[in-house]
Amino acid sequence: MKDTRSIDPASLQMLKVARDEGLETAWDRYLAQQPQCGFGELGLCCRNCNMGPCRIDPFGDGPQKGVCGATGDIIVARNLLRMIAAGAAAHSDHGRDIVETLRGVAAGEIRDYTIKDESKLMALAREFGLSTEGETVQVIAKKLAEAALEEFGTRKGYLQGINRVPVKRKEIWEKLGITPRGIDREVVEAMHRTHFGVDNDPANLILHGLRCSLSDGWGGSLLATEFSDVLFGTPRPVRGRSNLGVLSKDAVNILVHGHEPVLSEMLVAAAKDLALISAARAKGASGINLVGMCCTGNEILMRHGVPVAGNFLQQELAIITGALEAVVVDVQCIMPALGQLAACYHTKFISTSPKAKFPGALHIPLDEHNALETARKIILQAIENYPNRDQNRVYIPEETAEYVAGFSVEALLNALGGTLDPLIEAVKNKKIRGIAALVGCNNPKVTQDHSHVNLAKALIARDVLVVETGCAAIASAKAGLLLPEAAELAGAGLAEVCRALGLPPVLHMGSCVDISRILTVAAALARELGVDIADLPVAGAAPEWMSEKAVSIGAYVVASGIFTVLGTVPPVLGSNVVADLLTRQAKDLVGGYFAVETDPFKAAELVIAHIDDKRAAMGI
Ligand code: SF4
Ligand code: MSK
Repeated sequence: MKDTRSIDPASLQMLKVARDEGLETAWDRYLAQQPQCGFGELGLCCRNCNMGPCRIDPFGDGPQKGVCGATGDIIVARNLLRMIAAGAAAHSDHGRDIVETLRGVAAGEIRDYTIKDESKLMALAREFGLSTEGETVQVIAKKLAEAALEEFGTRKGYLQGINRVPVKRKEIWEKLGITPRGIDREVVEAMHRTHFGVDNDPANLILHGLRCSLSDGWGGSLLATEFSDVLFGTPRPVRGRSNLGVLSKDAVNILVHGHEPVLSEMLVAAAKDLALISAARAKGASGINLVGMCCTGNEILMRHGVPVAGNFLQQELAIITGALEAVVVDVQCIMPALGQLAACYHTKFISTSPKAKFPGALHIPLDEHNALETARKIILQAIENYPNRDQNRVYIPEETAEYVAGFSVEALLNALGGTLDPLIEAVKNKKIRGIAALVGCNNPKVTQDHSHVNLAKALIARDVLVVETGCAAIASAKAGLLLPEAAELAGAGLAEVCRALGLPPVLHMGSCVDISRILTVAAALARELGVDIADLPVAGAAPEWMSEKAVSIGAYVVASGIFTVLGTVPPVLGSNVVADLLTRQAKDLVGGYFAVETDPFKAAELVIAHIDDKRAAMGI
């Protein structure tokens, strides 16, 4: 029988090894959870106070109200708002860490990093209205970081990132009262509103959810992206390799996994240290092989072309190759199962963030003030561990695929010759039918990568340019869709544009926080055309999403005016009121709205129908 857990041959091989070795993975644990709680699936359980937990009977036979009188509509809306708040908090706290690192660098307190992109620093300083005249780079960086930190708290007025948004969009937000204020403020207010006895109006709760998510997309995530570019360099197109075959049979393999680039940048530098390479050779290895996974992987593949070993559902499979000397993690999307699994091999599981400790992990905290030293210490741990590798237990699948990544807004503009005009022209003359953003995770509820890859293929075949981030982009890397040569899978119009510009039909724009790059391009396109973002022939999709961050992303993309298709079902179906708000009324309120479609081929039809409607409305 066909194994439906993944379409990735490397994953399937490793799942076989896992079975032979008697090791469990997320897929096994997912099966063990069946049937999953129906109340939870529908969003109908509440434990927001200790009169509960309460649950609403979806069939109408049992209780229709919690002890406090909360209906299913209220409970579903509150739960969704809490998911958004958690997702926005995760992205935004990541953003804060990057801004604080820049502040430390500018103040001379953190010495191992330099400012790599001064022109972006200057552009951001101007955007923040700071005077740069006669000031040193360090002073400007310090002022900018301090101004950015102000974005997080209770400040006067609205977030700086809002200024990138077309006027029409700002007016929509203003009218609805959802223009985001401080980043932290919106998250705190979400938690306040969902506390017992506060906001009990589903529409009011969802509207705040949109505002909270906007503080992520146009706030925390945007700062994470822009300040990472200032510190570590703005990505430019770069070639690299993907999938588990990037692991080496004879080098010290170090996998970095998580989201923040602060440590991984140092690991990239330290892995090139000749003394450490000699130390690895002295232990019998051929060298040091640093590879990435998930979004920490995306950050270093975008900036350095570091190989990416896989996406979310491959984190356990990488350990099961038996070839990893160390798995180094920071924050987000790291399964707590890794410690126990690593203990079945010689692999050292190393946590590095004080915010994220794990059972079975060796904790080596990142000291930003001594970051290179921390990175060296971690690499030495891996080198020391190399002789413990049992070569008889090593199984590395051969699968690899090349990718071209690194499409920051600046790189895209550069490829287009400096302006968006060629892109606008191609859209107007229908060589490019529209643009679709495919983002998000893997989820064992659906076949790994099946929806990502098939949706991307179906869209490019119909001349839709696809832009991607996160694990969706890694799925496309593994499927060979991030190469200019993949233009042969595109429709005639898109293929012609790709060949003329040397671009892949699927553009890797970065990590999860880098969806802010996609927002920036969408806003710039709308401004150039003198329309609102909601008027553009543009759509979003999260075909295999699983995280709360993805819920925040979906909400800010919709609130920014973009129709979005979800490929796994969100826990909102217990409330017709909430489901109707998200899938229908949102269209009238903010222009964007959600659809849920688990079949990627049908999802492609929804995206294309939406794009064609928008084209017709624009008269193009
Ligand atoms: Fe039950 Fe209401 Fe408490 Fe929720 S807030 S647990 S519905 S009593
Ligand atoms: S890493 S949030 S599993 S995309 Fe950004 Fe992948 Fe989803 Fe994490």
